[in-house]
Order: sequence, then structure tokens, then C-alpha cells
Amino acid sequence: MELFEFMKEITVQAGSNIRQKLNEPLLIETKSNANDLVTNMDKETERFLYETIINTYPEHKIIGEEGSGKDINDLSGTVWIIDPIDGTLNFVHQGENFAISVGVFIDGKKYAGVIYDVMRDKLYSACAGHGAYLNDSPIEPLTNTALKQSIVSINPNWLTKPYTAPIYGPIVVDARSARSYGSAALDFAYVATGKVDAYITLRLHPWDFAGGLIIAEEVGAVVTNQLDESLNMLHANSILVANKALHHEIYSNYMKPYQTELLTIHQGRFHSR
Ligand code: 2AM
Ligand code: CA
Ligand code: CA
Ligand code: CA
Repeated sequence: MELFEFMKEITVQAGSNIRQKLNEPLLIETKSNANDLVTNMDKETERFLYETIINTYPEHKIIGEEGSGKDINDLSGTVWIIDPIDGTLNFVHQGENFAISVGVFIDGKKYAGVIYDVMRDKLYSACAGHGAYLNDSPIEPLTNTALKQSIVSINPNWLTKPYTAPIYGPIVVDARSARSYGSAALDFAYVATGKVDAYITLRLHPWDFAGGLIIAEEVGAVVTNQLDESLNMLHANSILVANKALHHEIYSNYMKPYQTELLTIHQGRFHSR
């Protein structure tokens, strides 16, 4: 458990560094498009985590959104998968509703996940097989829900695209309501704590879901892609995470009927990180 304690400590420390610098001017750059932002804090936070880990565990491998471990192509040894700021748009526009996400895998097996909601000082964590926690309190195992009594988290962008609107529209229509929070890691944490009942998105990278997968599965959530396959930690993928009954209902009634369309979308998208 020593490594798990270390994960939590350095994640909280990284978050505290961000809070202290929140009023300093941000350097904002764009990545793949004008709405895909990265700031100096994303990069500084990844560097802080990288250096702190390597100082203590020089043999560990680290994959991070902002460039760490680009050349890592297998999960042998101890592998950290890190998103230094998940919800960068929220960080830039709102100064809240962002998280640090960390997942550790040992020889490809889940070891532990940590998600830190920085401005609320809420630490979601799970060491595989030992239950999940919100700060020091155990998170209860999930109870099953039906879609008509469920809140579903989904980015409205997916409802505006002609190739995904017919798939996701009916889910939103049939759900009790829908939400969009802008941080994939927090969406996983919200499913794990029952604040929302399902999270659906079409494209996440391993750093978006590595920590969340471990925490959510620990409380009984089912985490797959939208073809009902398990997630690969080295590739981007689509996501369907929900309590067991709701996952089954959404996959069987709303996604499986569009299997051909979903397969085409997946084949065009998910060959790399
Ligand atoms: P980020 O803030 O770390 O980039 C927003 O809906 C969620 O999707 C956030 O978790 C965000 O992570 C992620 N995201 C943003 N741009 C993305 C992209 N181009 N591809 C995949 N995920 C993205
Ligand atoms: Ca990003
Ligand atoms: Ca992210
Ligand atoms: Ca990020």
C-alpha cells in the first residue's frame, strides 16, 4: 500500500501547487484546434508529477497527456498514466471543475486510481481490491438503476453530429435528464459516487480514463467501450460507464442496434493514443 499512499500524496501536492498559483497569469496555447487548449499549469503539473515519481521510483514508467512516455508501447513493469489537468477548458474559463487523474498499472494489471477535484479538495481513490474512497470515507457499492430514472452525463456536441445524434439522442430522450461537466475524470468519479448513473463519450485517451476506470470498477461500475469491449490502456477509445443494470440497458437497447455504424466510427478513430 506504500505506493498507493505515495500516489495520493503527490496528487494532492500537485493540486495544492495549482491552487497556490491560480491567480498568476496563464500562458495558454492551442493544440489540435482552436478549442483544444493547454496551459503552462498543465505542463508544470505533469513535470512536477514526473520528477517526483522518478526521484522516488526511477524504474517506473510514466505516460502523460502533455508528452511524457510517448515512446511507451507496452504495460510491462509499473506504469503511471497521468492527466495533469483534466478539464483544461474548465480550468481556463471557470477556475474550477477540473481534476488531476492518475492510474497505476503493474504488468498490465490495475493497481490503483486517484482523481483529485482540486478546487473542492475532494480526493477519489481506489487500490484495486480494497474498495474506493472519497477522502477518508468509503464509497458505497453502486445500486442498479433503470434509464428512465437515471441521469446520464454526455457532451452535447455528440448530439449535434449527424453520425452520432441518432445513436445518443434516444438515450437522452429516455433518461430522466442529462448533464455535461467537461471533465472525463470527474464524470467517472460522479458515476462511482452515484451523482450520475452513466457517462457516455465517443473519444477519450488513456490518461482521461485510467484513474477513473479503477475507481469506478471498484464500486461495481461496468466500464467498456461502446462495442462492449474492455478498454485498452494504450489506446484512445469510446466509453460507456454505468452501474451494471444501466450499462446493460444502454448497450443492448441503444448501442447494439447501431453496431455497424459504431464499428465504422471506431475503425476510423482509435488506432493510436
Ligand atoms: P482535457 O481537459 O484533459 O483535454 C471534455 O469534454 C473532456 O474531454 C475532458 O476530460 C478533456 O480532457 C477531454 N478532451 C478534450 N479534448 C479532447 C480531444 N480532442 N480528444 C479527447 N478528449 C478530449
Ligand atoms: Ca487536453
Ligand atoms: Ca483529459
Ligand atoms: Ca489534460
